[in-house]
Amino acid sequence: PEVLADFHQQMGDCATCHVSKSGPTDDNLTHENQQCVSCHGSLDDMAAQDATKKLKVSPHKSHLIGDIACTSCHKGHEKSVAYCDACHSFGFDMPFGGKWERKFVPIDVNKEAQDKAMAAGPRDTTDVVIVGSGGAGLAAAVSAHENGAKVILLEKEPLAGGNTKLAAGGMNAAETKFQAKLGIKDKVSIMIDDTMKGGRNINDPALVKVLAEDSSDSIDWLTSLGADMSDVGRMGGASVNRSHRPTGGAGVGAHVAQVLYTAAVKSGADMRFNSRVVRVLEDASGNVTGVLVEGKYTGYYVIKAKAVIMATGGFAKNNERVAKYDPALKGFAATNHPGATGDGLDVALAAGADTRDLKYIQAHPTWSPVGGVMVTEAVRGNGAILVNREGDRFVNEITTRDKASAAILQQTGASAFLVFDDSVRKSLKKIDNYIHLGIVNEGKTIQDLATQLNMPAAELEKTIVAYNGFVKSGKDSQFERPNLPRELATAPYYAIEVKPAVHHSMGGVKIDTQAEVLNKDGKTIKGLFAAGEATGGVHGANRLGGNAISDIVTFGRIAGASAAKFVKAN
Ligand code: FAD
Ligand code: MEZ
Repeated sequence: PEVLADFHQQMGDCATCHVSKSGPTDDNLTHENQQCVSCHGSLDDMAAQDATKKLKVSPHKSHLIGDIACTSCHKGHEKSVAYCDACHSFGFDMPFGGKWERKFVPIDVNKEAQDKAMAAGPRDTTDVVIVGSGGAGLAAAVSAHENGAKVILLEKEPLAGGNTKLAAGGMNAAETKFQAKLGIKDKVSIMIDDTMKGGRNINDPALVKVLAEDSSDSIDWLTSLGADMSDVGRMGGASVNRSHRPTGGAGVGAHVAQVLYTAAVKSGADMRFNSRVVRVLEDASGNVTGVLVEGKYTGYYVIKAKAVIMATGGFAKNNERVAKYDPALKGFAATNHPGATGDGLDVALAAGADTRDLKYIQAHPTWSPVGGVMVTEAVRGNGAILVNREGDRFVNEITTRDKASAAILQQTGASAFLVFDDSVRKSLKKIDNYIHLGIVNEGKTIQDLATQLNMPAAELEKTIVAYNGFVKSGKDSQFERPNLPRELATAPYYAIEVKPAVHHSMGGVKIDTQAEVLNKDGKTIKGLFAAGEATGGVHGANRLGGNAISDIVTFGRIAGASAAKFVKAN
């Protein structure tokens, strides 16, 4: 047999997997997945039964959130693909497997089928449609429900979480109870200043004010939903420690996304995967009337709704689009999930939305070319230094990303090494994941590490001794690094090769402080809202590390409340 369906047909007919001969009844493949589980057990059962123990990382026990459908990777009538291969290359021995590939499909293909679906009228009706299951969409779903609205949430990928599930370093917030507990003195006004300065002062000041003023409340809201945001660290461009994450420095995104996903499921949101929104529908006066959905298995159909929230994220994974706005990034790898292609932006544009700052696209300085994963800024925040092939530091490691990326690209081989000791490793749980992924060199001594990296050992030793001197004196007289958390003096020593990769699209749809989408005349499009990386204005020309999770929770929440209020009033 070529594919799983052939194999299963030997055991019975189509009814082994499907309810009827005409195929799947919904785009989540709910019945089909129940059939998988009824024979094979759940993902947890499967992981527990992995008799081979050959896999270092089980796909069934990773940072993926929610109940991952078996069919996200194991296909019926096509070759199975390991979804994780979009970022990693684990070389899974996938039965009936094929190569993971993603082609960008424009929103306006199959015009005839789209027109037919629109002529047929709505298949479903709800109060608020949310497009995208990342943090902004999930926060909006919870908040819309809190404000009395019925929600359908549509996600084009087979699983939830978008880029949010990958977020690592933290969520910025000022004047929080967790900062107070740790004796950190911060002010909303300092967060505003840092954000505006990092964004080269082209941010929308009204949006930045909301971001900073609501940030502490957003932490409290997440905590009330069950999140642990008690660890507070430093990100580039911040004047004080304000990046909140789970205890011990575990990754923030998968945790926040899981908490919001659980709350959204509990709120009764109707979540549909493999469901791409290709059009926002409007009446003759320009009021939103719903969306046109492309269901992967059920085809095009219309959902009627008075309010639509675009929470479709950015486009950093679509290098063609990235290079169109910033040719210097042509051919760069990306840190993003495979769905960050920007078709949500096309949908908003077609609905008349105005955009801003699209040419500002951020490269994250520390992406591992060995593992294909981003190495969190928190590693530097907790004390790692950046060293070139000659064994020297060359930049303030926690400067803003644009500056750190530019500095790395100027080094021999256009890459550098993050170097740290065991005390840094112990300070941040996330580092154990990198060790687990096999992207970290480990040396018993500095000399041993330098030998592995093909680096002059005496120079690396000199660099680390000098850096430790700066830590002791509290002043980095070489690069003016503002935070010097700990000496690098505890063996073993570690290094990760890193280089910049496309990370965040700062620009997007124009919104006001109520997350209402603005058209080219600066007027609101009635019933259309947007939040998160799909929008522009919050981050200006350069986003600060930790400000995106803050953005999506705060503005996702605002969008949900605004949309629910709009539905009630109209
Ligand atoms: P996403 O989470 O990307 O969700 C958007 C969703 O919309 C996706 O699932 C997508 O598939 C879906 N979608 C798109 N178009 C359509 C359509 N037409 N129809 C249906 N669905 C659609 N920020 C921080 O502040 N702190 C961090 O520590 C941090 N770490 C990061 C680490 C990594 C590796 C990455 C990639 C980003 C990180 N960021 C971090 C940035 C942050 O994670 C993102 O900016 C943020 O999560 C975006 O959230 P969102 O909800 O706007 O979009
Ligand atoms: O905000 C981010 O993108 C971030 C903090 C990423 C990271 O390095 O962890």
